[in-house]
Amino acid sequence: MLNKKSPLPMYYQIEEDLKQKMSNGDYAPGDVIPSERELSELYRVSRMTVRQAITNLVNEDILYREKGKGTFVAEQKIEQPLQGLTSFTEDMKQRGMEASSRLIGFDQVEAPADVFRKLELNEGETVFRIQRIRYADEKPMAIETSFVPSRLVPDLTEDIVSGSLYQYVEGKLGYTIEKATQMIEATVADSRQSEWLEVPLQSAILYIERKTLLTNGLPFEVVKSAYRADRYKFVSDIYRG
Ligand code: 16G
Repeated sequence: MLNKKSPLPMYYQIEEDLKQKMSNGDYAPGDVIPSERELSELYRVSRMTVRQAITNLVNEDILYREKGKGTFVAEQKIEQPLQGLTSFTEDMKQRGMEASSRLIGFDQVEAPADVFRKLELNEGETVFRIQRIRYADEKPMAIETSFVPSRLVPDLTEDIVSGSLYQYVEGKLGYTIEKATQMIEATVADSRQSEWLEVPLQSAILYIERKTLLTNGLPFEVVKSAYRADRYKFVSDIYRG
């Protein structure tokens, strides 16, 4: 319950209490929370105070409102550390979720100019262009377009990329993936992205570009991806000095 003598503002204490109820399972994703009136009676505070707490949680994407229906508990965002170089399949497994993909494009093409440069291709060389929607427990998380030099993966098939690409290149081909440079930028979903990611048009998207190298410094992939910003947050440890 709330502590009226605490220096912590009432709305803040309500936020913390609601968060607590979500983490101990009293409220699960998709559940409707009590109305402002009910909460103001429960906490013995004004509706204004309750509204402030709820608005803050809505702004943090912890709750969402639906007109005429009420306020609901949102799906928790996936916290993705920015340290390890992991694959989508590994990331989901680590969280006890199941990764799957829908292949929406698979072909061999001449690389776009920026990819050509980044992959240090030779004139006339082609790349595999792999477009996948990535799902966690059957919910869409990201759209990825990967470009991999054909020379490195000559026998790549649709079947292989329906599973884990990293598992194939390390486990089957024996390459070692060493490091990657990654860039994250804010954008919004266009109509195709919103359809594939099952979010409203113009929803917030995290655009991520990764360039990955093998041990000998050989560029292995350039991946351009669109992650749902309502489902992902990226976290890193930083050191001073
Ligand atoms: C991650 C990587 C992507 C890589 C993929 C391989 C980011 C932004 N991207 O999604 O570059 O190609 O994993 O996953 O993290 P897979 O082995 O499951 O196919």
